Amino acid sequence: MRCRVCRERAAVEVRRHNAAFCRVHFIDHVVRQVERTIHDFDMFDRSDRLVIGVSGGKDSLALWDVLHRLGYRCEGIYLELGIDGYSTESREYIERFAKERDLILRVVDLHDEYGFTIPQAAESTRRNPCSACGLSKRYILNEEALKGGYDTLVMGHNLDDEAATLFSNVLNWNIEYLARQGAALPGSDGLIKKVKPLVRVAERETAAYAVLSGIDYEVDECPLVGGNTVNRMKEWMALLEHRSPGVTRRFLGGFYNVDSFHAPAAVLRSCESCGRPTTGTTCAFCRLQERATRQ
Ligand code: Q46
Ligand code: ZN
Ligand code: ZN
Repeated sequence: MRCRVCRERAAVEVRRHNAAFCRVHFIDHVVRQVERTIHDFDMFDRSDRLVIGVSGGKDSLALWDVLHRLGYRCEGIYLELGIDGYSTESREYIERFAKERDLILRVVDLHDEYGFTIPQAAESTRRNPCSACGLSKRYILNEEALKGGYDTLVMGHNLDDEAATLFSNVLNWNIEYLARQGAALPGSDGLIKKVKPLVRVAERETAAYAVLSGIDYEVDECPLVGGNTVNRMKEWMALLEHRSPGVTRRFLGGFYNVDSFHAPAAVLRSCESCGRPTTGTTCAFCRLQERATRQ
């Protein structure tokens, strides 16, 4: 296989583009895909103060690297979840990454700042750890990004993550979730603008980008991943993609072209405890926190 651009030996094949690239041109290909996505969804520009949620995995570190190459001002937030062994190791990868590139990283310790860890929250609420974790990450990243005065929160969800979430929302007809799924979600009172510039880059491509760019990342999976429902959907999508290359991209891309889903507009009010927007009286995070920290 030869590189589509320079005809040298290819390092990576991208089947859905019917193309292959050498190391240099593959890195360039990913950078251009991200650049186009930022532009097409009007995500941000160089004057914006950005913050990216980093986990230590390939996606968020690859994206932070791409944004750095493109010259955006982007700081990082790492949320220490208190998952034995895994959290400490992930943090080390991120700290090294940030230090090597002279990037600013803020570390928020869930236990120190909010009084509980993910295993504690899962146990005391009898919730699936990933659901407690997802809820906490969404809430705290929004909270910390607002407090830090940033313009936009950047997330490292890739094409496969977003397609799997869409697949799950369609299979279950979660119209409300569909109405809130997008590559760029505008900010509103109490909610920061949130964007996902990796939605055109598949998971194996972010992994290849990280390896070819010399980024050291956490390869081991989180020990609590067993109950992750998005991962199950990803396996189904991967089977479809294997049989019909490009279907994942068409599925997600088609969804982004739909103007809007006619979900009944949720009535938002302020959480009685923290003041952030919620549909109930107390938001789901405050309820989780209350149960997880109850003596
Ligand atoms: S960190 Fe959290 Fe993941 Fe671990 S508990 Fe589940 S969601 S698997 S990306
Ligand atoms: Zn090449
Ligand atoms: Zn609240």
